[in-house]
Amino acid sequence: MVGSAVVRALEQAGAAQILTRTRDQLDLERQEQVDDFFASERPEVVVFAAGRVGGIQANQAFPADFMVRNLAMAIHSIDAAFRFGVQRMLYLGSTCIYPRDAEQPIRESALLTGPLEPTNEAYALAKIAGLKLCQYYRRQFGVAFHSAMPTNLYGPGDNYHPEHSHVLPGLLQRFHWAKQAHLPTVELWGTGQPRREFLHVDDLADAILHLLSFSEFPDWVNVGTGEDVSIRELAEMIAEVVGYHGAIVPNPSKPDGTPVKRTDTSLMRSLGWRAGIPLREGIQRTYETYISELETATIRR
Ligand code: GFB
Repeated sequence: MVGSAVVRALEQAGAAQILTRTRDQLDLERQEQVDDFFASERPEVVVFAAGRVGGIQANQAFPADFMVRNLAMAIHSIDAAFRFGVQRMLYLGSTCIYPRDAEQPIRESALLTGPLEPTNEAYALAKIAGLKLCQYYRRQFGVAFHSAMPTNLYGPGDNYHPEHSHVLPGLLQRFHWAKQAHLPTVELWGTGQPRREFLHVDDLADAILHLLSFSEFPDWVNVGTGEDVSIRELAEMIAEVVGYHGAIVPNPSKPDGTPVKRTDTSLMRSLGWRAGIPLREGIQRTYETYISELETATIRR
């Protein structure tokens, strides 16, 4: 999802030569394949948008998988980028790297100041390691390796796995099919009280190109909207976009996860960037893409 958005933004910006590789073409968990790629292609700039990702249920179910695969991809890619002379590398993580009880909105300085959210600790530790690797390569070797930590993302190309997706695509899909089947109720995992911030992936791509235009940049920066909604408010917004009019029933036996996760956007604003796609409009656009992905059987799960 993120990689495709970055490619769209680069094409619009008229970038010279964009090199991409699907997971089938290049397994970042295999060091020899990563070295071969960097040795043969010698990219000048690398945006690392790869990851073994998923929603709260996937993170709880597969902690070893999330940690080992994200660590392997980060170590192989960052070290090969250094050894093969990449001039600029931007590594992408997530704002779940911050402590569960970080002061809100979350500033970059909150990193490693407290315990992590247990439901996605494995993924968070792997992404913290990637961020720190870029910081240490920059400090030790002077290379321009840095990171961006986006908030919860959504948009075209999202993953719609019924159990393992993130909340926004999970609910979009569930309300769509509930409407088709005229179901009287739709289940919401958890209490619906946690608050989340959602950034459209095209806004993130815009922020990434903006960051790459600077010769001076922070080791890591949060990328978000600075505005959050409760999961219940999100569900009501999605139901309205989809046109579902049944009842939304919370299921408190499912995990809520982090109570609040809103980014402090002042550092990116100081670099002259702010998000531009309002959530309601972004959900509408994403639903339209979901319908077309259904029709063309290109839904990712
Ligand atoms: O996107 P999500 O799964 O992960 O959001 P996090 C979970 C919140 O939405 C919890 C509620 O409060 C869930 O109880 N929720 C309600 C649902 N209905 C659903 C549903 O149908 N599906 C899902 N998935 N949640 C993620 C991390 O945390 O944040 C990732 O797990 C990543 O690793 C991402 O960091 C940015 O927002 O809790």
